[in-house]
Amino acid sequence: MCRHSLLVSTVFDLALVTRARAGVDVQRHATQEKSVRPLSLSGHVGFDGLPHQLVNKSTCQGFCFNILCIGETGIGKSTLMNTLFNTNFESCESSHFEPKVKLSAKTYDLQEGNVRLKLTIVNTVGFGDQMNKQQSYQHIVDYIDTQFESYLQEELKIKRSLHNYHDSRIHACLYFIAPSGHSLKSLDLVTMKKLDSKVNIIPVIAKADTISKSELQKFKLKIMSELVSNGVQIYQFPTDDETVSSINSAMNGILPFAVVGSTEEVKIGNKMVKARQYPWGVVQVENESHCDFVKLREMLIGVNMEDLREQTHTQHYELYRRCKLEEMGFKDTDPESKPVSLQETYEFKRQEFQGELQRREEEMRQSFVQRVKEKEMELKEKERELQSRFEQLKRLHQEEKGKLEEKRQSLEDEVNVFSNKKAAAELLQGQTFNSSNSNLKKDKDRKNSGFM
Ligand SMILES: Nc1nc2c(ncn2[C@@H]2O[C@H](COP(=O)(O)OP(=O)(O)OP(=O)(O)O)[C@@H](O)[C@H]2O)c(=O)[nH]1
Ligand SMILES: [Mg+2]
Repeated sequence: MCRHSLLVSTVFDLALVTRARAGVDVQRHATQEKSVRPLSLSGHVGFDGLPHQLVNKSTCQGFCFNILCIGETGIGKSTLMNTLFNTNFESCESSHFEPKVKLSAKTYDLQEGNVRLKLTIVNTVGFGDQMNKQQSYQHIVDYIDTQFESYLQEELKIKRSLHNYHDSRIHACLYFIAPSGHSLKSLDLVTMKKLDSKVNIIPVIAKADTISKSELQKFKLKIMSELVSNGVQIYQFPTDDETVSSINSAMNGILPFAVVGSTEEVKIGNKMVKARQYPWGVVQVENESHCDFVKLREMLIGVNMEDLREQTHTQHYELYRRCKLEEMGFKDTDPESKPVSLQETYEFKRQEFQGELQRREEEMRQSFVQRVKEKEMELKEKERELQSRFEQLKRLHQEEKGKLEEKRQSLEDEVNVFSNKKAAAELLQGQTFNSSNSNLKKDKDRKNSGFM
């Protein structure tokens, strides 16, 4: 379908939706429209201007485009972005010691003619630098999914504002391959495999000026055969639009693009051109016999930017949305392939949820009753134990008391015996004292009488 007819079909889709809102049976009318041949109008009515209206509206709104650059540290990501957009985006050198891959996104407002572009460049900081590379791709996958999730959440809102929503979904992923001339690294294959259903991957051979012409051709073939044998799906430039099909199919044949980046300008003849200067010569970035930079720029920005945006929405986001909604239990058809409306699914889910809730409530109630019973039995058992312990202590106490009583009695008896003995002794002592006193008196008297 050519781009023009695509725009027109979008406009007609919009018209159908508008009528659906007005309560018209869209299905019936759409079928009728199909069977009716277009009538040729005898005068100018004006709807042939719809595509222009659409173009004007889009131009006023501006466009947004988001690029993800995946490649190891220092492979030339920032330089290529600067060269592609002929500007100097702020960037700082990353260290090779990041503990994990970080994604850093920066958005720029660009303008060319009267077209405004909100460009977001997302960089993978620290990619390929960790000893354990197993999780390197996971942070990238998570980042892409998070952007899809934000869009889905906006779409699911009652009050949506998609027209001024900043769409952060990744439209193109430039995958930078190291110019080893050898083969892809396992990290490259694993990462691309994990991402190919989520994003449009465009592989590029970075720093292609460091590889010879013959080696480059062999390297390109090797990369493509490795991608095919590992089932990695890279983005294919569309060939269904006849205005661009020949260039796009030719470009599909020379992937991956071998690129050179530079913001340095060198004088060639009487022109200043972007180039990299070496002791042995100059590599001109925009010279097609030196590298594929121009082809990449043309394919990425000039010809297929809109297709990349569209593929992101209709293919990758759609897949994410479908999986997410299915995960939540929404389906288009029931097990007998009969269509199910969203409301029916919602009602079914609500009932399922309420059933589940009741079941859980009952389960909790039962377990509560059971626990109370168990606790009651436990407490009774404890009470019994305490009672028997109390009885035992009481018995012991009685026994002790009896023994003490016995002891007290015997002590009392002893005290009585002792008191009796003491009294007898005192009596005896008294008597002895009296008799000795009277003897002394007699002696004294006798003495006294002797003297006289
Ligand atoms: N030979 C050659 N060198 C390049 C090319 N592109 C960039 N460089 C050089 O490679 C070095 C790193 O380039 P950057 O663009 O900063 O690389 P980066 O991938 O953005 O690096 P980080 O953001 O730190 O990961 C710089 O010295 C660039 O001049 C290229 O195409 N060929
Ligand atoms: Mg950089």
